[in-house]
Amino acid sequence: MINLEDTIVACATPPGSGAISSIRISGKDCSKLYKKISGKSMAHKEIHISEIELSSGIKEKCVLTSFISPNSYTGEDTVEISCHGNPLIVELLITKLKTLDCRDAQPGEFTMRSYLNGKVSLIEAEAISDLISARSIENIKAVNKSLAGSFEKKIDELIFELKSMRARVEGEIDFNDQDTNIDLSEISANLDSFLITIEDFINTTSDAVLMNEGIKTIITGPENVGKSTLMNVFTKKKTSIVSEIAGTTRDLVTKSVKIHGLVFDLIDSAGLSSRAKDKIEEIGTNLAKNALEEADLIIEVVDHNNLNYEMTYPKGKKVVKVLNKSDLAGDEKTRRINISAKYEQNITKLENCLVDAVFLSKNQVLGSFSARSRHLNLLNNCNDEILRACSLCEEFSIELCAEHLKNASGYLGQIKSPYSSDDLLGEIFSSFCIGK
Ligand SMILES: Nc1nc2c(ncn2[C@@H]2O[C@H](COP(=O)(O)OP(=O)(O)O)[C@@H](O)[C@H]2O)c(=O)[nH]1
Ligand SMILES: [Mg+2]
Repeated sequence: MINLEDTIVACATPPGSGAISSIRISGKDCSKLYKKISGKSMAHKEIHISEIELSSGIKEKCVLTSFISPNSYTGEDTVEISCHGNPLIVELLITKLKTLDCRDAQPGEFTMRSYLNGKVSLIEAEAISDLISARSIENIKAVNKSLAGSFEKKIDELIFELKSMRARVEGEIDFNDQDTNIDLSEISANLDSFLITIEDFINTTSDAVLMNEGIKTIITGPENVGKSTLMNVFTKKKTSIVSEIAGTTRDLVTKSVKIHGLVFDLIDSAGLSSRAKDKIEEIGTNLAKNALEEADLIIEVVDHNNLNYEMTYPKGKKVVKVLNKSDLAGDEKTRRINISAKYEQNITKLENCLVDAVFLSKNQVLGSFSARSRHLNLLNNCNDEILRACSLCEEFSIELCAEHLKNASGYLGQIKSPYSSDDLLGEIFSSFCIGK
Protein backbone atom coordinates (compact mmCIF):
# COMPACT_ATOMS: atom_id res chain seq x y z
CA MET A 1 0.00 0.00 0.00
CA ILE A 2 1.33 3.41 -0.99
CA ASN A 3 1.85 5.96 1.79
CA LEU A 4 0.60 9.30 0.51
CA GLU A 5 2.04 11.17 3.48
CA ASP A 6 5.58 10.62 2.22
CA THR A 7 7.46 13.13 0.13
CA ILE A 8 8.44 11.47 -3.15
CA VAL A 9 11.21 11.92 -5.70
CA ALA A 10 11.85 10.63 -9.22
CA CYS A 11 13.63 11.58 -12.39
CA ALA A 12 10.95 12.82 -14.79
CA THR A 13 13.09 12.76 -17.92
CA PRO A 14 14.08 9.56 -19.79
CA PRO A 15 17.12 7.66 -18.46
CA GLY A 16 20.43 8.26 -20.22
CA SER A 17 22.55 11.24 -21.22
CA GLY A 18 21.04 14.46 -22.52
CA ALA A 19 21.28 18.21 -22.26
CA ILE A 20 19.17 18.40 -19.12
CA SER A 21 17.55 15.98 -16.68
CA SER A 22 14.62 16.95 -14.52
CA ILE A 23 13.99 15.55 -11.07
CA ARG A 24 10.62 16.00 -9.51
CA ILE A 25 9.84 16.13 -5.77
CA SER A 26 6.36 16.33 -4.28
CA GLY A 27 4.90 16.20 -0.78
CA LYS A 28 4.54 17.98 2.49
CA ASP A 29 8.25 18.03 3.33
CA CYS A 30 9.16 19.81 0.11
CA SER A 31 9.70 23.23 1.65
CA LYS A 32 12.00 21.85 4.39
CA LEU A 33 13.94 19.95 1.79
CA TYR A 34 14.11 23.02 -0.46
CA LYS A 35 15.59 25.06 2.38
CA LYS A 36 18.18 22.38 3.07
CA ILE A 37 19.40 22.15 -0.52
CA SER A 38 19.22 25.82 -1.49
CA GLY A 39 19.34 27.71 1.82
CA LYS A 40 16.29 29.68 0.64
CA SER A 41 12.59 29.64 1.42
CA MET A 42 10.34 28.06 -1.13
CA ALA A 43 7.90 30.33 -2.97
CA HIS A 44 5.23 29.72 -5.60
CA LYS A 45 6.28 29.68 -9.28
CA GLU A 46 9.81 30.84 -8.49
CA ILE A 47 13.01 29.82 -10.16
CA HIS A 48 16.36 29.72 -8.33
CA ILE A 49 19.79 28.65 -9.39
CA SER A 50 21.50 26.72 -6.63
CA GLU A 51 24.67 24.72 -6.20
CA ILE A 52 23.70 21.48 -4.54
CA GLU A 53 26.34 19.50 -2.71
CA LEU A 54 26.07 15.87 -3.79
CA SER A 55 26.94 13.04 -1.41
CA SER A 56 30.38 12.47 -2.91
CA GLY A 57 31.45 16.08 -2.44
CA ILE A 58 30.70 17.05 -6.03
CA LYS A 59 28.74 20.25 -6.46
CA GLU A 60 26.04 20.45 -9.12
CA LYS A 61 24.60 23.70 -10.39
CA CYS A 62 20.83 23.20 -10.62
CA VAL A 63 17.73 25.20 -11.52
CA LEU A 64 14.99 24.83 -8.93
CA THR A 65 11.39 25.58 -9.89
CA SER A 66 8.89 25.53 -7.05
CA PHE A 67 5.11 25.36 -6.80
CA ILE A 68 3.15 25.74 -3.58
CA SER A 69 0.14 23.53 -2.77
CA PRO A 70 -2.56 23.40 -4.10
CA ASN A 71 -1.34 25.08 -7.29
CA SER A 72 0.92 22.33 -8.60
CA TYR A 73 0.55 19.23 -10.78
CA THR A 74 0.04 16.98 -7.76
CA GLY A 75 -1.79 19.53 -5.63
CA GLU A 76 1.08 19.24 -3.09
CA ASP A 77 4.18 21.39 -2.65
CA THR A 78 6.38 20.49 -5.60
CA VAL A 79 9.95 21.20 -6.69
CA GLU A 80 11.46 20.46 -10.08
CA ILE A 81 15.23 20.33 -10.19
CA SER A 82 16.94 20.65 -13.58
CA CYS A 83 20.51 19.38 -13.65
CA HIS A 84 23.04 18.31 -16.28
CA GLY A 85 21.68 15.31 -18.13
CA ASN A 86 24.21 12.78 -16.88
CA PRO A 87 22.70 9.62 -15.33
CA LEU A 88 25.45 9.53 -12.66
CA ILE A 89 24.62 13.09 -11.57
CA VAL A 90 20.91 12.19 -11.50
CA GLU A 91 21.64 9.15 -9.37
CA LEU A 92 23.83 11.12 -6.92
CA LEU A 93 21.22 13.88 -6.68
CA ILE A 94 18.37 11.45 -6.01
CA THR A 95 20.49 9.59 -3.44
CA LYS A 96 21.21 12.93 -1.72
CA LEU A 97 17.53 13.91 -1.74
CA LYS A 98 16.56 10.56 -0.25
CA THR A 99 18.81 11.27 2.73
CA LEU A 100 16.63 14.36 3.29
CA ASP A 101 13.35 12.61 4.04
CA CYS A 102 11.91 11.56 0.76
CA ARG A 103 11.55 8.24 -0.98
CA ASP A 104 11.45 6.94 -4.57
CA ALA A 105 8.10 7.59 -6.24
CA GLN A 106 6.17 4.60 -7.59
CA PRO A 107 5.34 4.65 -11.32
CA GLY A 108 2.51 7.14 -11.87
CA GLU A 109 2.50 8.23 -8.23
CA PHE A 110 2.66 11.96 -9.05
CA THR A 111 -0.43 11.64 -11.24
CA MET A 112 -2.13 9.38 -8.70
CA ARG A 113 -1.67 12.10 -6.08
CA SER A 114 -3.00 14.62 -8.57
CA TYR A 115 -6.13 12.45 -8.94
CA LEU A 116 -6.52 11.85 -5.21
CA ASN A 117 -6.11 15.58 -4.53
CA GLY A 118 -8.87 16.39 -7.02
CA LYS A 119 -6.59 18.11 -9.55
CA VAL A 120 -7.50 15.74 -12.41
CA SER A 121 -10.24 13.18 -12.92
CA LEU A 122 -9.28 9.53 -13.38
CA ILE A 123 -10.15 9.75 -17.09
CA GLU A 124 -7.89 12.81 -17.45
CA ALA A 125 -5.10 11.05 -15.55
CA GLU A 126 -5.35 8.09 -17.92
CA ALA A 127 -5.36 10.46 -20.89
CA ILE A 128 -2.15 12.12 -19.62
CA SER A 129 -0.45 8.73 -19.64
CA ASP A 130 -1.90 7.96 -23.07
CA LEU A 131 -0.59 11.28 -24.38
CA ILE A 132 2.93 10.28 -23.34
CA SER A 133 2.68 6.90 -25.05
CA ALA A 134 0.68 7.96 -28.14
CA ARG A 135 2.29 6.59 -31.31
CA SER A 136 0.42 8.51 -33.99
CA ILE A 137 -0.67 12.08 -34.64
CA GLU A 138 -4.27 10.83 -34.92
CA ASN A 139 -3.96 9.36 -31.45
CA ILE A 140 -2.50 12.57 -29.99
CA LYS A 141 -5.50 14.45 -31.42
CA ALA A 142 -7.91 11.93 -29.90
CA VAL A 143 -6.17 11.96 -26.51
CA ASN A 144 -6.32 15.76 -26.48
CA LYS A 145 -10.07 15.51 -27.00
CA SER A 146 -10.31 13.18 -24.00
CA LEU A 147 -8.12 15.56 -21.99
CA ALA A 148 -10.55 18.33 -22.87
CA GLY A 149 -13.34 16.17 -21.44
CA SER A 150 -15.16 14.74 -24.49
CA PHE A 151 -15.09 11.10 -23.31
CA GLU A 152 -15.95 12.02 -19.74
CA LYS A 153 -18.89 14.15 -20.93
CA LYS A 154 -20.34 11.12 -22.75
CA ILE A 155 -19.92 8.98 -19.62
CA ASP A 156 -21.63 11.70 -17.54
CA GLU A 157 -24.54 11.74 -19.99
CA LEU A 158 -24.92 7.95 -19.74
CA ILE A 159 -24.72 8.09 -15.95
CA PHE A 160 -27.41 10.80 -15.90
CA GLU A 161 -29.70 8.89 -18.26
CA LEU A 162 -29.31 5.67 -16.29
CA LYS A 163 -29.93 7.48 -13.03
CA SER A 164 -33.24 8.90 -14.21
CA MET A 165 -34.26 5.48 -15.53
CA ARG A 166 -33.47 3.90 -12.18
CA ALA A 167 -35.56 6.58 -10.47
CA ARG A 168 -38.49 5.70 -12.74
CA VAL A 169 -38.15 1.95 -12.14
CA GLU A 170 -37.75 2.37 -8.39
CA GLY A 171 -40.71 4.78 -8.34
CA GLU A 172 -42.81 2.10 -10.01
CA ILE A 173 -41.79 -0.39 -7.31
CA ASP A 174 -42.78 2.01 -4.50
CA PHE A 175 -46.01 2.95 -6.19
CA ASN A 176 -47.16 -0.58 -6.94
CA ASP A 177 -46.04 -2.41 -3.87
CA GLN A 178 -48.32 -5.26 -4.33
CA ASP A 179 -49.38 -5.05 -7.76
CA THR A 180 -50.13 -7.39 -10.51
CA ASN A 181 -51.06 -5.29 -13.48
CA ILE A 182 -48.49 -2.62 -13.83
CA ASP A 183 -47.88 -1.12 -17.21
CA LEU A 184 -44.19 -1.37 -17.86
CA SER A 185 -44.34 -0.67 -21.58
CA GLU A 186 -42.96 2.85 -21.27
CA ILE A 187 -40.09 1.78 -19.02
CA SER A 188 -39.38 -1.12 -21.34
CA ALA A 189 -39.23 1.22 -24.35
CA ASN A 190 -36.89 3.56 -22.47
CA LEU A 191 -34.62 0.68 -21.54
CA ASP A 192 -34.54 -0.50 -25.15
CA SER A 193 -33.57 2.93 -26.37
CA PHE A 194 -30.89 3.23 -23.69
CA LEU A 195 -29.55 -0.11 -24.83
CA ILE A 196 -29.19 1.23 -28.39
CA THR A 197 -27.40 4.35 -27.07
CA ILE A 198 -24.93 2.32 -25.04
CA GLU A 199 -24.31 -0.19 -27.83
CA ASP A 200 -23.51 2.66 -30.24
CA PHE A 201 -21.21 4.18 -27.68
CA ILE A 202 -19.47 0.82 -27.12
CA ASN A 203 -18.78 0.61 -30.87
CA THR A 204 -17.17 4.05 -30.93
CA THR A 205 -15.26 3.31 -27.72
CA SER A 206 -14.01 0.02 -29.10
CA ASP A 207 -12.57 1.88 -32.12
CA ALA A 208 -11.08 4.48 -29.79
CA VAL A 209 -9.37 1.76 -27.74
CA LEU A 210 -7.88 0.15 -30.86
CA MET A 211 -6.56 3.50 -31.97
CA ASN A 212 -5.15 4.22 -28.53
CA GLU A 213 -3.63 0.86 -27.75
CA GLY A 214 -2.69 -0.26 -31.29
CA ILE A 215 -4.24 -3.06 -33.34
CA LYS A 216 -2.61 -6.43 -32.62
CA THR A 217 -2.50 -7.94 -36.10
CA ILE A 218 -1.25 -11.45 -36.81
CA ILE A 219 -0.27 -12.67 -40.26
CA THR A 220 -1.15 -16.35 -40.47
CA GLY A 221 -1.76 -19.11 -43.02
CA PRO A 222 0.02 -22.22 -44.31
CA GLU A 223 3.78 -22.36 -44.99
CA ASN A 224 5.45 -20.69 -47.95
CA VAL A 225 2.48 -18.58 -49.03
CA GLY A 226 4.32 -15.26 -48.53
CA LYS A 227 3.42 -14.24 -44.98
CA SER A 228 6.93 -12.99 -44.24
CA THR A 229 7.13 -11.30 -47.63
CA LEU A 230 3.93 -9.42 -46.76
CA MET A 231 5.36 -8.51 -43.34
CA ASN A 232 8.35 -6.96 -45.12
CA VAL A 233 6.09 -5.06 -47.50
CA PHE A 234 4.21 -3.51 -44.59
CA THR A 235 7.36 -2.68 -42.64
CA LYS A 236 9.27 -1.55 -45.75
CA LYS A 237 12.36 -3.54 -44.76
CA LYS A 238 13.70 -7.04 -44.21
CA THR A 239 11.99 -7.61 -40.89
CA SER A 240 11.38 -11.36 -41.43
CA ILE A 241 13.45 -13.94 -43.27
CA VAL A 242 11.87 -14.87 -46.61
CA SER A 243 12.73 -18.23 -48.13
CA GLU A 244 11.25 -20.95 -50.30
CA ILE A 245 12.09 -23.44 -47.53
CA ALA A 246 8.92 -24.30 -45.62
CA GLY A 247 9.06 -23.62 -41.88
CA THR A 248 11.52 -20.72 -41.97
CA THR A 249 9.59 -18.46 -39.58
CA ARG A 250 9.38 -19.96 -36.10
CA ASP A 251 9.56 -17.15 -33.59
CA LEU A 252 6.92 -14.45 -33.54
CA VAL A 253 8.40 -11.50 -35.44
CA THR A 254 6.83 -8.23 -34.32
CA LYS A 255 6.93 -4.71 -35.72
CA SER A 256 4.59 -1.73 -35.57
CA VAL A 257 3.55 0.12 -38.70
CA LYS A 258 1.16 2.95 -39.44
CA ILE A 259 -1.61 2.51 -41.96
CA HIS A 260 -3.69 5.64 -42.61
CA GLY A 261 -2.18 7.11 -39.45
CA LEU A 262 -3.37 4.18 -37.29
CA VAL A 263 -0.92 1.92 -35.47
CA PHE A 264 -0.97 -1.78 -36.37
CA ASP A 265 1.25 -3.99 -34.19
CA LEU A 266 2.09 -6.68 -36.75
CA ILE A 267 3.10 -10.22 -35.85
CA ASP A 268 4.56 -12.56 -38.47
CA SER A 269 4.24 -16.16 -37.38
CA ALA A 270 4.98 -19.79 -38.26
CA GLY A 271 2.74 -21.51 -40.81
CA LEU A 272 -0.19 -23.53 -39.53
CA SER A 273 -0.56 -26.37 -42.02
CA SER A 274 -0.90 -29.91 -40.75
CA ARG A 275 2.31 -31.25 -42.33
CA ALA A 276 4.81 -33.06 -40.08
CA LYS A 277 7.07 -30.67 -38.21
CA ASP A 278 10.26 -30.84 -36.22
CA LYS A 279 10.37 -29.99 -32.52
CA ILE A 280 11.32 -26.33 -33.00
CA GLU A 281 8.66 -25.82 -35.66
CA GLU A 282 6.09 -27.28 -33.26
CA ILE A 283 7.09 -24.65 -30.69
CA GLY A 284 6.67 -21.99 -33.39
CA THR A 285 3.24 -23.32 -34.30
CA ASN A 286 2.14 -23.17 -30.66
CA LEU A 287 3.42 -19.61 -30.34
CA ALA A 288 1.43 -18.70 -33.46
CA LYS A 289 -1.74 -20.33 -32.11
CA ASN A 290 -1.44 -18.51 -28.79
CA ALA A 291 -0.88 -15.21 -30.58
CA LEU A 292 -4.14 -15.76 -32.48
CA GLU A 293 -6.00 -15.67 -29.16
CA GLU A 294 -4.62 -12.24 -28.35
CA ALA A 295 -5.02 -10.68 -31.80
CA ASP A 296 -7.48 -7.92 -32.67
CA LEU A 297 -7.12 -8.67 -36.37
CA ILE A 298 -6.06 -11.75 -38.33
CA ILE A 299 -4.63 -11.57 -41.87
CA GLU A 300 -4.99 -15.04 -43.34
CA VAL A 301 -2.69 -15.50 -46.35
CA VAL A 302 -2.89 -18.43 -48.79
CA ASP A 303 -1.57 -19.00 -52.32
CA HIS A 304 -2.96 -20.96 -55.26
CA ASN A 305 -1.71 -24.24 -53.80
CA ASN A 306 -3.86 -23.78 -50.70
CA LEU A 307 -7.17 -22.48 -51.97
CA ASN A 308 -9.10 -24.84 -49.69
CA TYR A 309 -7.17 -23.89 -46.55
CA GLU A 310 -9.58 -23.79 -43.61
CA MET A 311 -8.74 -22.66 -40.12
CA THR A 312 -11.04 -21.99 -37.20
CA TYR A 313 -10.23 -18.84 -35.28
CA PRO A 314 -11.19 -17.79 -31.76
CA LYS A 315 -14.77 -16.51 -31.64
CA GLY A 316 -15.41 -12.91 -32.63
CA LYS A 317 -12.03 -12.29 -34.31
CA LYS A 318 -11.92 -10.04 -37.33
CA VAL A 319 -10.32 -11.90 -40.25
CA VAL A 320 -9.12 -10.48 -43.57
CA LYS A 321 -8.51 -13.22 -46.14
CA VAL A 322 -5.76 -12.74 -48.72
CA LEU A 323 -4.74 -14.72 -51.81
CA ASN A 324 -1.06 -14.04 -52.56
CA LYS A 325 1.15 -14.58 -55.62
CA SER A 326 -1.35 -13.20 -58.13
CA ASP A 327 1.63 -12.57 -60.41
CA LEU A 328 1.93 -16.36 -60.90
CA ALA A 329 -1.67 -17.31 -61.52
CA GLY A 330 -3.61 -14.11 -62.05
CA ASP A 331 -6.56 -12.93 -59.99
CA GLU A 332 -8.80 -15.69 -58.75
CA LYS A 333 -12.53 -15.19 -58.28
CA THR A 334 -12.65 -15.88 -54.56
CA ARG A 335 -13.79 -13.80 -51.61
CA ARG A 336 -10.14 -13.20 -50.85
CA ILE A 337 -8.17 -10.09 -51.71
CA ASN A 338 -5.79 -10.90 -54.56
CA ILE A 339 -2.31 -9.49 -54.03
CA SER A 340 1.27 -10.05 -54.99
CA ALA A 341 3.43 -9.36 -51.97
CA LYS A 342 6.62 -9.96 -53.95
CA TYR A 343 5.71 -7.36 -56.58
CA GLU A 344 3.72 -5.16 -54.17
CA GLN A 345 0.50 -5.33 -56.16
CA ASN A 346 -2.85 -4.40 -54.60
CA ILE A 347 -1.28 -3.52 -51.24
CA THR A 348 -3.20 -0.24 -50.94
CA LYS A 349 -6.46 -2.12 -51.42
CA LEU A 350 -5.40 -4.58 -48.73
CA GLU A 351 -4.50 -1.72 -46.37
CA ASN A 352 -7.93 -0.14 -46.89
CA CYS A 353 -9.57 -3.49 -46.15
CA LEU A 354 -7.58 -3.83 -42.91
CA VAL A 355 -8.73 -0.42 -41.69
CA ASP A 356 -12.34 -1.11 -42.73
CA ALA A 357 -12.33 -4.53 -41.08
CA VAL A 358 -11.10 -3.29 -37.76
CA PHE A 359 -12.83 0.05 -37.34
CA LEU A 360 -16.59 0.14 -37.19
CA SER A 361 -16.66 3.86 -37.79
CA LYS A 362 -13.19 5.17 -38.63
CA ASN A 363 -14.25 8.74 -39.36
CA GLN A 364 -16.22 8.91 -36.16
CA VAL A 365 -13.34 7.67 -34.02
CA LEU A 366 -10.84 10.01 -35.63
CA GLY A 367 -12.91 12.95 -34.56
CA SER A 368 -14.02 11.81 -31.15
CA PHE A 369 -11.90 10.73 -28.17
CA SER A 370 -9.43 8.17 -26.90
CA ALA A 371 -10.30 5.36 -24.51
CA ARG A 372 -8.75 2.34 -22.79
CA SER A 373 -9.61 -1.34 -22.48
CA ARG A 374 -10.48 -0.67 -18.84
CA HIS A 375 -13.28 1.67 -19.96
CA LEU A 376 -14.47 -0.71 -22.67
CA ASN A 377 -14.66 -3.67 -20.26
CA LEU A 378 -16.74 -1.66 -17.80
CA LEU A 379 -19.04 -0.45 -20.61
CA ASN A 380 -19.50 -4.05 -21.77
CA ASN A 381 -20.33 -5.14 -18.22
CA CYS A 382 -22.82 -2.29 -18.00
CA ASN A 383 -24.34 -3.35 -21.32
CA ASP A 384 -24.77 -6.96 -20.07
CA GLU A 385 -26.60 -5.68 -16.99
CA ILE A 386 -28.92 -3.48 -19.08
CA LEU A 387 -29.67 -6.44 -21.35
CA ARG A 388 -30.67 -8.48 -18.30
CA ALA A 389 -32.71 -5.56 -16.95
CA CYS A 390 -34.56 -5.32 -20.30
CA SER A 391 -35.61 -8.93 -20.35
CA LEU A 392 -36.60 -8.88 -16.67
CA CYS A 393 -38.71 -5.81 -17.32
CA GLU A 394 -40.48 -7.65 -20.13
CA GLU A 395 -41.14 -10.50 -17.69
CA PHE A 396 -42.56 -7.96 -15.19
CA SER A 397 -39.79 -8.78 -12.66
CA ILE A 398 -39.40 -5.14 -11.79
CA GLU A 399 -37.43 -5.60 -8.55
CA LEU A 400 -34.84 -7.76 -10.28
CA CYS A 401 -34.76 -5.30 -13.17
CA ALA A 402 -33.97 -2.52 -10.66
CA GLU A 403 -31.18 -4.63 -9.21
CA HIS A 404 -29.51 -5.05 -12.60
CA LEU A 405 -29.86 -1.35 -13.35
CA LYS A 406 -28.10 -0.68 -10.07
CA ASN A 407 -25.25 -2.98 -11.10
CA ALA A 408 -25.11 -1.25 -14.51
CA SER A 409 -24.83 2.07 -12.78
CA GLY A 410 -22.02 0.72 -10.58
CA TYR A 411 -20.02 -0.29 -13.67
CA LEU A 412 -20.46 3.12 -15.31
CA GLY A 413 -19.45 4.83 -12.07
CA GLN A 414 -16.22 2.85 -11.91
CA ILE A 415 -15.07 4.40 -15.18
CA LYS A 416 -14.85 7.71 -13.33
CA SER A 417 -13.84 6.44 -9.92
CA PRO A 418 -13.06 2.82 -9.12
CA TYR A 419 -14.39 1.65 -5.77
CA SER A 420 -11.62 3.04 -3.70
CA SER A 421 -9.41 0.04 -3.57
CA ASP A 422 -5.70 0.79 -3.42
CA ASP A 423 -5.04 -2.29 -5.53
CA LEU A 424 -7.23 -1.08 -8.35
CA LEU A 425 -5.76 2.41 -8.34
CA GLY A 426 -2.27 0.92 -8.05
CA GLU A 427 -3.02 -1.27 -11.06
CA ILE A 428 -4.19 1.69 -13.15
CA PHE A 429 -1.27 3.94 -12.25
CA SER A 430 1.41 1.24 -12.34
CA SER A 431 1.38 1.38 -16.15
CA PHE A 432 2.43 5.04 -16.04
CA CYS A 433 6.07 5.94 -16.31
CA ILE A 434 8.29 6.73 -13.35
CA GLY A 435 8.29 10.44 -12.61
CA LYS A 436 4.81 11.01 -14.07
N1 LIG B 1 5.88 -15.19 -57.26
C1 LIG B 1 5.69 -14.82 -56.01
N2 LIG B 1 6.41 -15.36 -55.02
C2 LIG B 1 6.22 -14.95 -53.77
C3 LIG B 1 5.26 -13.93 -53.46
N3 LIG B 1 5.30 -13.73 -52.12
C4 LIG B 1 6.23 -14.57 -51.62
N4 LIG B 1 6.78 -15.30 -52.61
C5 LIG B 1 7.82 -16.32 -52.49
O1 LIG B 1 7.32 -17.42 -51.74
C6 LIG B 1 8.35 -18.00 -50.95
C7 LIG B 1 7.91 -18.07 -49.49
O2 LIG B 1 7.78 -16.73 -49.00
P1 LIG B 1 7.74 -16.40 -47.46
O3 LIG B 1 7.38 -14.98 -47.35
O4 LIG B 1 8.98 -16.85 -46.77
O5 LIG B 1 6.52 -17.34 -47.03
P2 LIG B 1 5.98 -17.72 -45.55
O6 LIG B 1 6.49 -19.07 -45.24
O7 LIG B 1 4.49 -17.75 -45.68
O8 LIG B 1 6.46 -16.67 -44.61
C8 LIG B 1 9.58 -17.14 -51.16
O9 LIG B 1 10.41 -17.77 -52.10
C9 LIG B 1 9.03 -15.84 -51.69
O10 LIG B 1 9.93 -15.15 -52.52
C10 LIG B 1 4.51 -13.37 -54.53
O11 LIG B 1 3.69 -12.47 -54.36
N5 LIG B 1 4.77 -13.84 -55.78
MG1 LIG C 1 7.62 -16.86 -42.89
